[in-house]
Amino acid sequence: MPVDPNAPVRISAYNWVPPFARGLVRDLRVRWALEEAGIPYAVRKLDARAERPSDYFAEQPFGQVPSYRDESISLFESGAIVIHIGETCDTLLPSDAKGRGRAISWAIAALNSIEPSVMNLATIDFFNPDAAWARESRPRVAAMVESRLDRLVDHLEDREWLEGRFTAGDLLMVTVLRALKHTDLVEARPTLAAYKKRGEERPAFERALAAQLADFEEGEAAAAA
Ligand SMILES: N[C@@H](CCC(=O)N[C@@H](CS)C(=O)NCC(=O)O)C(=O)O
Repeated sequence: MPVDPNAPVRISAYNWVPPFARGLVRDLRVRWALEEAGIPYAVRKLDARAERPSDYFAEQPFGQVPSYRDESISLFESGAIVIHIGETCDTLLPSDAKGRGRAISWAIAALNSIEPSVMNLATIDFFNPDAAWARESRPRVAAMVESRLDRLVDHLEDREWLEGRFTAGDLLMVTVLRALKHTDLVEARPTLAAYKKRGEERPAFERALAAQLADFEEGEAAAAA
């Protein structure tokens, strides 16, 4: 679904981030969910290197991306936004109560049980690799990530998706796993590597990623002009 500046749905994103973060910024989750749902969207582009415009805090209380608004609601937190989009998209949230509950369980597991340790590791590796505290704590932090990944492998066994069919839980889980791409922790687990690849091969994911990267290229070209 093309980005459409006149669409009633509007998300926020950055117009530039350093190369290591491209394809990982969390508006990707929202773009992907919108693509799965076939909903066109506009983008409010923010400068990551500048103070947020003061009106932005009404959209996202912490000044982060993404935010989301449509004709009826204004939301923040990527997980809440993906679940909101799923309310009208059976691909993301099954309409039966049990399937829906299980999908939401996995969505929260991705963000609450797995992402924190992944982010702890990423914070060390990207921002503090040489700090004494980071060198001392990295083995423990990495072991925590590995333990979570191993449980995920156990659950997946030979399932294609966490609940047998793709849901919002997979969308969020795959984006969390992608944040480990600077390590071999996912690739060392063939079940997880194949699972992540299945997510990344979905046409909706490919369109979402291309749109995020295109915005960074446009931002870079504008800065160079
Ligand atoms: N829990 C939030 C996290 C949002 C977040 O950390 N966004 C990052 C980009 S991926 C950001 O804007 N960081 C800048 C900052 O925290 O000031 C969500 O999932 O939406």
